[in-house]
Amino acid sequence: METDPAPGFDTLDPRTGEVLAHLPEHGPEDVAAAVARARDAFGPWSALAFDQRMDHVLTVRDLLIDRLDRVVDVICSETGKLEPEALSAEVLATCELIQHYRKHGARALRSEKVPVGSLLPHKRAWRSYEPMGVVGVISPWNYPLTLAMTPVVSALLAGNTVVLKPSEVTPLVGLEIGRLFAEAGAHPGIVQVVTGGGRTGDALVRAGVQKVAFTGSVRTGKLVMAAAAETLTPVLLELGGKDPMIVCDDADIDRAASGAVWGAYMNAGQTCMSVERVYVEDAVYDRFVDLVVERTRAVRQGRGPGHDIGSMSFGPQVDIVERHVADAEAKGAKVLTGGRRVPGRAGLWYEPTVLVDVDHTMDVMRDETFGPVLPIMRVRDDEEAVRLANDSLYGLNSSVWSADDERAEEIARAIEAGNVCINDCMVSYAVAGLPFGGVKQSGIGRIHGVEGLRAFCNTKSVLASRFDLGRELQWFPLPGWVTAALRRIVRLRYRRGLRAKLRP
Ligand code: TXE
Repeated sequence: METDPAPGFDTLDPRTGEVLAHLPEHGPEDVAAAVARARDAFGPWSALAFDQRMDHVLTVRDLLIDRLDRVVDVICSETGKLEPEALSAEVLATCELIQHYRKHGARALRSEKVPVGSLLPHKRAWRSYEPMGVVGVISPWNYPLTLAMTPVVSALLAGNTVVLKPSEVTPLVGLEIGRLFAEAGAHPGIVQVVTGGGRTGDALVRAGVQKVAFTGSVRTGKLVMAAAAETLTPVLLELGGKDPMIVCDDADIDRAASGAVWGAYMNAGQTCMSVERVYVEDAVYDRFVDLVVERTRAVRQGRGPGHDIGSMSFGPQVDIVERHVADAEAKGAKVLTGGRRVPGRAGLWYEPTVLVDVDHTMDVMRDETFGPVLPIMRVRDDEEAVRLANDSLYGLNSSVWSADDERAEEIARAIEAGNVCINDCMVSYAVAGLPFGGVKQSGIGRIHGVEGLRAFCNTKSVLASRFDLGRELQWFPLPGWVTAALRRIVRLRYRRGLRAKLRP
């Protein structure tokens, strides 16, 4: 008798279309079992001191480094990115975050004294950062190592245990993460990995976890938040971006053009903080466009050493890129170079593309394209550039290019985004002490820095007595003089100026 094959899905090599593996689609029961195991592990793990947790994370990092070749190979074969991209934005970024928390993490989680003010001078107060419990991490495919490891490691160091659901596009990287933690030994069960698509992710959100850390699209982020709202489960959402780059008329155009080309095409443009649209002031527009086109044509796309970018990672994403470019052309945009899939090549290869004569009626200027496309728009001045930059539902990353620091900083203040780089782009992510996250529909909450650890904590406020008064003044029975005393306190404490304080 034939039995139905277990429900599952294939993961592919986007460079060739070859099937890499068939994996199980975990359902609600599997997810619940993983959460239960993580809950069992929570007690002993949360009881450890920060340094003990860090020791374990360092063992995992050691293993990752020992297995670098294998890990990089899995990343490249599931995403189509090149080794330097996997080593820098995935491995280095992960190792550096751990390094940052090794140095600064304990301080971020230490209890802090809070001034009690003059109403309760006999008390002392502090806040402490307590682990929450089990954290559900749902990660995307564009940086499958670092965008999973960042919330996983942060949640662990804060004392939580984790169930990770990697993207169904890159599950092998997720399983590799699970293997690293399992083989690091000593603390079994602190990281569980479940595989599957949206159904598995949804089951994790509804599995009674204490926090969900989600990285992905705005559309799915809203579904996650709606599902989490049913149990008031807190969410950290790292969503998409439509990151603007503003090039002022006094900018170093040579540098800005190279920055734009790297910022738009690195990782085949599949970075939530990549340069997604450029506003260039009139006086320098022509030169900027010429340089960008020249350097775009020089970008080497292919497999292996001697190339700058690899393939795209996900078939439906290439469809989005094609749709955006077609929509822009239909509305009057011009393709100066690229604008099509690489002819005659199997797999997900799209040419680096420069678009001009674009405007905000076009999808390519409004929705996340998430591919190697660089639309450039001419603007009059700083004011118009900022207005257009802010004409967006997104607010993740951005950049300003100007030789005048004051001017650049003023624009940086005016841009509605969680992150701004001045005379550079994207690299702020490499500073693990800088909180990273979005405003508007780019997300809620922050990873990295102090915020990134405290995101996985409940803040507990504690009040204790410095000395015992025996009876507190506000306790029953209220003394007869209390009303007059309270009036006096209000006047004396909050009126401004000595004369006013003494006025009845
Ligand atoms: O993301 P999804 P996709 C953007 C980019 C891209 C778009 C779609 O614009 O075109 O997102 O990419 C899981 N409940 N970014 O389809 O659907 C899913 O299995 C719970 C931005 O890959 O958001 C995966 O693990 N989870 C980005 C994760 O959510 C659900 C990175 C992300 O998938 C779910 C990648 C549900 N109902 C794409 N449905 C960034 N911010 O960096 C799906 N998932």
